[in-house]
Amino acid sequence: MPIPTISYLNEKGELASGYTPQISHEALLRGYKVMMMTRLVDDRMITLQRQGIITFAMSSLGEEACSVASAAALSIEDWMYPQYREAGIMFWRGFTPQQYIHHMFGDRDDLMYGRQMPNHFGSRSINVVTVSSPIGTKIPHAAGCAYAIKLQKEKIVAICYFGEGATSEGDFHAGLNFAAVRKVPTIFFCRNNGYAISTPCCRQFACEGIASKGEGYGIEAFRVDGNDFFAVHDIVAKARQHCVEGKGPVLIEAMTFRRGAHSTSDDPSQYRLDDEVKQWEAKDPILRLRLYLEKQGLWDKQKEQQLINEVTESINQAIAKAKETPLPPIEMMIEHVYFEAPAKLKEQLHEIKKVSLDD
Ligand SMILES: Cc1ncc(C[n+]2csc(CCOP(=O)(O)OP(=O)(O)O)c2C)c(N)n1
Ligand SMILES: [Mg+2]
Repeated sequence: MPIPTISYLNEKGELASGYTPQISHEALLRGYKVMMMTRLVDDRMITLQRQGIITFAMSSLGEEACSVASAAALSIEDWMYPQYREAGIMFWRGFTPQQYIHHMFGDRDDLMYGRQMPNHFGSRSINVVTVSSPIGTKIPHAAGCAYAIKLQKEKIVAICYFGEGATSEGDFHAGLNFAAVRKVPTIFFCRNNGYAISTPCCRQFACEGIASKGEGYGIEAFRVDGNDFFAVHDIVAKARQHCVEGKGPVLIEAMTFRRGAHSTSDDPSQYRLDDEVKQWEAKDPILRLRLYLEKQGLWDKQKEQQLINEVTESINQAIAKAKETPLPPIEMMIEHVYFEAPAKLKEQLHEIKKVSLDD
């Protein structure tokens, strides 16, 4: 039997009758602004890559409610393990466009010192564990983190974000089973956005989506409209409560759609029709929340323009600064990885320095 999708906000910005919002107007407005910031930054990063200024970019166009509304339902002490389409969690937790853009440039002021690909962000100060390129590897890590939380009797959770494609990795099964058996406080947040690069869901799994897999592990699972800020917020708040009460992990499948290309290295016109993408435009999470806020008298065209101007200006300034920021020193390639860099790496560094001097 198909698992129902929890949804409260329709495409006209109206709430289902009988539903009472569980989030304050203040938090909703902040959520709206953070989703807009995420979209404007993403859009600009794609352009910068096309101009040859940065090497690579990925956007979360149309999926912003998944990251921002879930982050809004958590506590800052909760540990986050994002994939790469979760820039919104960074902005919700106070990461600035300047910090993010230094990362996208991989310059000296990038917290990763340019050792990661762009969009592989993280920050110790806001409890966000750095993104790893190998898909799914963070799923058992989050389960392990939650085991530590349980042993230390802390009242917090670990949330792990991943796409539906990641569920084909063995790590997904190992992570969920471990978390279920040990009854640890992990929220497994799967963004089902229809595609894993060019592979559609129907070529990824034969069962009824991802939520149905929870049963097999003995994990409470929910399916939610991933483009509905209210629904995502409420289900993550409920999952958090379940976790901190010691009732074990929760699996959430957020139904959404990847409207952009997988990354700047991808051309989706090779494997899907524009019509499919167009159908999702009306379900846009930002548009839906904007219509709601306007109906409540909390938002209008003037505020919208002012927000766009302010965010665009901060992005412009951040890009200008990043362009003037030097690359990290070459030594950073081998520092902060080992307590002491192995002799082989030191030797290689010496060779690189010699070549760059010879040039
Ligand atoms: C272990 C592993 N296999 C393959 C890849 C190449 N790869 C990068 S992203 C991706 C698709 C992931 O899809 P999904 O988990 O649905 O996330 P989405 O990009 O849709 O947000 C693949 C196959 C990888 N990075 N790691
Ligand atoms: Mg996907």
